[in-house]
Amino acid sequence: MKRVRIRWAAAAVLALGSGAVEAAGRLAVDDAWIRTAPPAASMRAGYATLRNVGDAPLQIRRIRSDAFGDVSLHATVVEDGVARMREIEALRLAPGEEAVLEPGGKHLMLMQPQRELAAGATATVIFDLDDGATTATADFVVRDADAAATEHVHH
Ligand SMILES: [Cu+2]
Repeated sequence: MKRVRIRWAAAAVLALGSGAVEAAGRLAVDDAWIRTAPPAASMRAGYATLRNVGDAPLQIRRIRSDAFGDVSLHATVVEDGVARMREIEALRLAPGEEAVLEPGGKHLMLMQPQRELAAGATATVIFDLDDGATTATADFVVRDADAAATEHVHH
């Protein structure tokens, strides 16, 4: 299983090693992928497991990517037998809590692709947290849903 860690993870380990009391990493992004789609598709869906690895509640304030003009977080809700998507304004995670973004459920709605994203390509997605200072970055790999399902491991 591929694990994508935020870039400041190493720095946090160094800080702990030197006896600093600063909060370690806050948001871990694992199993990050984007579903393959026809080249002309105007929107894509992204999936990942988001986990609060810190010791304080966190809130994801904004999500962005150079590969897309607009990124938002959606929930899928079924109303009268019809699946609809609804934007999640701000995702909150308690310490240790995780949100699984997966087909049929929560997902990243990736609009206005800025370049071709064929299978195997990656798009870097940045998660800005509520404190305005902390950012988590993950590379999302473009792949088929079926292949991802067989690799996916729930924790
Ligand atoms: Cu959506």
